[in-house]
Amino acid sequence: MTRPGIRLLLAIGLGLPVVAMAFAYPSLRDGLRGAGGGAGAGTVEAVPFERVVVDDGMAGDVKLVGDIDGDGHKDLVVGGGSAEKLAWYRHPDWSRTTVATPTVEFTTDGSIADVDADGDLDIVVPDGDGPDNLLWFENPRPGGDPADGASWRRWVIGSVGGWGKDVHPADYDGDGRLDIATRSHHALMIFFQTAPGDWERVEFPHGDLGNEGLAHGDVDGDGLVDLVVRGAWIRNPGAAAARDGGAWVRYPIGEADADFKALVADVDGDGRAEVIFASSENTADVDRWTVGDEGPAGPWVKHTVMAGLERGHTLQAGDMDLDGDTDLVVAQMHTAATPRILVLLNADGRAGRWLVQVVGAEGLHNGVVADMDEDGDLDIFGANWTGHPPVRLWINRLDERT
Ligand SMILES: [Ca+2]
Ligand SMILES: [Ca+2]
Ligand SMILES: [Ca+2]
Ligand SMILES: [Ca+2]
Repeated sequence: MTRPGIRLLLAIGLGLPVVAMAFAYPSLRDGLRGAGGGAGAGTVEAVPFERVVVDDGMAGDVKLVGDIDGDGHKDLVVGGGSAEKLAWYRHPDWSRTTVATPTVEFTTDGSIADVDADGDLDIVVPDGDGPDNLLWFENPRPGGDPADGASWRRWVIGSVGGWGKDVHPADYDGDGRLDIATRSHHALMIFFQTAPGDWERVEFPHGDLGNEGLAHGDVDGDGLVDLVVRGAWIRNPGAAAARDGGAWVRYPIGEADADFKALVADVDGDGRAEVIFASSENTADVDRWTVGDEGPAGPWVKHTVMAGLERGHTLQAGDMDLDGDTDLVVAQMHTAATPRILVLLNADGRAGRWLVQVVGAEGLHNGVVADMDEDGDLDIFGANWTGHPPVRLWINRLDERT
């Protein structure tokens, strides 16, 4: 009875109607067949989703998931413009706490990570395009209460040198302190945490970065966290050498849009990482690139998952239908001609055949896949960009099918 309980809590906590998705998108389905590519051959309704409004007055570019209050349950974070601010929503009733007001605007990305290694999750987010615009907000735990918004402390990491577009925390030099990779329109950089609260900005001389997009992951399987930039990956040399941007070697993967979403994931289940590119702002194929015979430093092999996706500002991976393989979630911004939220189901388990499920047509920007209701299946969280509410969850109801 736990699951109906959670469902009821969600509905009551919001004071808002829970809308069941009826999958009534015949025209979109027809359109998808024309869009073709690897994923265009047919559409399915494999996963029942229930759409829930978390906050009908809120939107924002920054959408994050993590356990803010340390109760073992995942909470939500949304950050946007000066009217929206930066807020977190407590699981399971999504009561809101405002943490900070931007100087300009919290955009375009952010991340939840334990920046100061004190055991709680902090929030890293860029604010506008001015100086000192990469910030982190310190979770008041363990001594304080994160539901007391005024008790979150604001700290400056450094200047991105323009709008901060993507935020990827990891310990890139392996010294035990969290570092932050980010980028502007023009430059890629890592802020290395050289001592608690001290940051060294290292810029990377790595060619054509395009305008936005960045991913991190262990591309070559050596245990070090590499970066994926436009159409290429750059290899982390590890340890102290990681703090020398020139010591990172760039290896081409293949073409990618100047405005891209990228993901490092093992979608075909062969134990090796692949790199997936989509266009965040324009129209491009969703391409999955696999390592060729010569390894990740050699030529990569392209596999088109879906042709011609417009404004796919959400790119996530996870086993959405619980059949044991990794699926993809892509979604188009509300400014796309058909602002669909799509689950691309890995039909053969080896990423050789894809089926498309249209989850919704509301648009979604920087959506996140996570099991928000803790019933063992993956849900979708997000909103359109700043100024375009609401904040929503698409709750996976696969658990209720049996
Ligand atoms: Ca912390
Ligand atoms: Ca570090
Ligand atoms: Ca699957
Ligand atoms: Ca779930």
